[in-house]
Amino acid sequence: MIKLYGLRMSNYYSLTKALLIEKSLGFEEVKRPPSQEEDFLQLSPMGKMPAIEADGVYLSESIAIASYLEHLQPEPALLPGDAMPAAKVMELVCHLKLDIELVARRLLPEVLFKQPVSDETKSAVKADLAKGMKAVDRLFVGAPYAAGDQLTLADFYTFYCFGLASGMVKAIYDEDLLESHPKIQNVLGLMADHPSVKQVETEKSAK
Ligand SMILES: N[C@@H](CCC(=O)N[C@@H](CS)C(=O)NCC(=O)O)C(=O)O
Repeated sequence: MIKLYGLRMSNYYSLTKALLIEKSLGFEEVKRPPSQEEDFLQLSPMGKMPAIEADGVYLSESIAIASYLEHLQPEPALLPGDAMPAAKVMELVCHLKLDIELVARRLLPEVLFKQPVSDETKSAVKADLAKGMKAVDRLFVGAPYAAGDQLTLADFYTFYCFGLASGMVKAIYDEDLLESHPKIQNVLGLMADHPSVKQVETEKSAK
């Protein structure tokens, strides 16, 4: 059985858990906080969560794990069958992760740990997020799902990347990151009601 290491509070842990549920794969949650200790680095070389263990092999990075799960259990498919549509989904996933979530994450120390972030960083994050939102807007289909009429990996990343990013933007700038992005808001609504995500979020609040 697959083991899922990390903590339920993590957006990428939650995303990975939702994928495991989506694909009806049996798994066991192992509560492990991220760490730079050698035993954790064996699971995840950057000391980040989540990581999984499958057939005695450790694997980190949510995209790598998603790719493994897609090969392991192709149904329900979370990537289109044809090469270019599948690559376009991954392109959107990359921008959501790198140009939205990772950018907004720079505000996290102040929001979660009360470690002030400099005004310079706040301005840089704002500018980078504006650029990232334009990139995502160019690729986001929202008819009704992120990449078109099929539920894909991009919908899971939309939910879990904007979950974090919107919270950071609200807390630091008191602004709504998605104010003029109805298609993205719609996907967030769809995903909040999607059974695998709903289960993850319910179990998270139950602790
Ligand atoms: N690129 C990684 C990001 C994982 C990540 O940022 N994990 C955070 C929690 S959501 C973490 O472990 N942070 C602790 C740290 O950076 O030390 C992925 O997609 O899995």
